[in-house]
Amino acid sequence: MKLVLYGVAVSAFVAKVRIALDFKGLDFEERTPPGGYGSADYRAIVPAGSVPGLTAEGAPLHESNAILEFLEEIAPAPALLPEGALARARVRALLGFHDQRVEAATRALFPVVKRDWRAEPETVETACAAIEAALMRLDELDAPAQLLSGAAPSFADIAYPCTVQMARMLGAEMARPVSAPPRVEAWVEAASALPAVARSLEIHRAAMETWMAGFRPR
Ligand SMILES: N[C@@H](CCC(=O)N[C@@H](CS)C(=O)NCC(=O)O)C(=O)O
Repeated sequence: MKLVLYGVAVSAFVAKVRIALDFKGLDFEERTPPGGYGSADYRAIVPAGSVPGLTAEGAPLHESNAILEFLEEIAPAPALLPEGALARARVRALLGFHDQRVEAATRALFPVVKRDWRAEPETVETACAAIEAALMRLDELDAPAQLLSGAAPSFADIAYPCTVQMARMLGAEMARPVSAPPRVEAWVEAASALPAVARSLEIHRAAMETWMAGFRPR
């Protein structure tokens, strides 16, 4: 099946799909959306206009989590969903927490880093503290437990490393280091050692660095 991933390298949503494709050893091509996401040219391929988009034999899909489920169905091994309805529901819940809480809190730093953030220390502090609160909640949700106890990686494990890297890079850029609870740190480190995760972390790190450099005073 010919798979094409449409994405931009700074997106943690795109990263989780790329990681799943790599982890499952699927052959795919990665392209940036022609004209940028939302453009008419891109919407002619992926009508939702958002990234990640995936075409399978030309048929478009959007929404990262729907794409992950599709990949799990077309390539069940190696699995990224565990056995058992409860365990699978838990992984899906952690994906939701990633998208709606941790990534959303991290994304709130993007407009700040583009502005003169030095003039807005309270905005920086509030935004970074919100990320730390979400990461603390992730620890309370016991997100690190499975992988750290030796279970096979799941979608939940591969979704977080790029987002945490993004939070750390944005925080460091604004001289406000973002910290995570020790178990979350250990979890992210363990997931980051997976070759599929490591490859996307590097793509994402380089893209973030270039993007942030564009807003530094000369
Ligand atoms: N819920 C979506 C969120 C993806 C998302 O927010 N993508 C951003 C870029 S990181 C985007 O495409 N924004 C433009 C748009 O939605 O039109 C998913 O999981 O795929």
